[in-house]
Amino acid sequence: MASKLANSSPVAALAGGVGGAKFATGLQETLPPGALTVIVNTGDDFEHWGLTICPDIDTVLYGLAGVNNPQTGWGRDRETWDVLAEIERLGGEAWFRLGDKDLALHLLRNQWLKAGANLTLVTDRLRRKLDVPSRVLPMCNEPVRTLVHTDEGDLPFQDYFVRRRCEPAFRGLTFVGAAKATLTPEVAELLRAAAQIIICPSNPYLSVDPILSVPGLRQLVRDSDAPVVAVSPIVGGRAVKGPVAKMMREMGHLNHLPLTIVEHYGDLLDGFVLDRQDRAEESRLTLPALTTDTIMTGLSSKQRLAAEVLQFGRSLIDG
Ligand code: FO1
Repeated sequence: MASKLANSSPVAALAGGVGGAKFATGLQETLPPGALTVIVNTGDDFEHWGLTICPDIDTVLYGLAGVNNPQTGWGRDRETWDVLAEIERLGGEAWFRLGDKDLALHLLRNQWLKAGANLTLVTDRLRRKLDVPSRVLPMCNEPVRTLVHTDEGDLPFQDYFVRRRCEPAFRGLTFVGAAKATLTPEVAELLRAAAQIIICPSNPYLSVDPILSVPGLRQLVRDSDAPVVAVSPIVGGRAVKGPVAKMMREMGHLNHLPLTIVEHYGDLLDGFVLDRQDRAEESRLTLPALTTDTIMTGLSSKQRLAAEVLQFGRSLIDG
């Protein structure tokens, strides 16, 4: 690991879902403006009401802008639901709850995409409009769609996650389109320049693996001189939010979930952060570990965790 981390050195975070957005918010509040760039999962994207919906990008954007719904973690704060109610009245699909303000962003995104801008450019325009100081990069510009293999057959991601509430037993995933996706210059440049790479406490299978499936991306993370640290999404053997622990059980991983996650990331990691409720698991790990309180409630706990993780990353550089 090359040089010491200066305060304004670029930090790359890989994120998806609400846990990723919360932690990214803590990083943004801790680092100097502009030092953080978040690479976001787009495997959850789908077409709905004739629009391309990018839930993880929006969850990160709204979180970083401080305008996310504090109850759900996704969607807008002080949202209204008139369009959804009217769509339902007219017999349209209402299982995926798109609010009015959220819909405005979707309409603009689709207009810009239709006019020929790529997703990286569109996302950058949106983050500027939302006054987000950190850059937010989609993992790639091409459509990649996560397909969930379950005991009830194959389900597109949002059908599994929202419509079926992750009830069908998980069997595996395919990231449809990933083989044809290309690394964007923005993502490649970031990963080459990053002084720290942090894998947020996101679902490793649903949120991080799609990012790593973009050809060349995993290699860039592996080849980086920067310390790569992952934060566990597991607390006390359970998921803080979402189906990760259920999925792991369904894959046959009943115990030692933090170790399973470390093994899943394999040679990518230089360090791992686990919750103090899983302290007993630390002795099983064969890489440097930080045990701390990883539960993020208010902004101060996000900031505290981000500062500790950054400091842990720095300690790996200093040796
Ligand atoms: N999650 C739900 O559980 N139910 C919803 O109706 C829902 C709507 C929604 C709308 C916009 C958006 O950006 C996210 C939304 N999410 C919803 C969250 C989303 O499905 C998941 O958080 C991610 O895809 C998983 O990381």
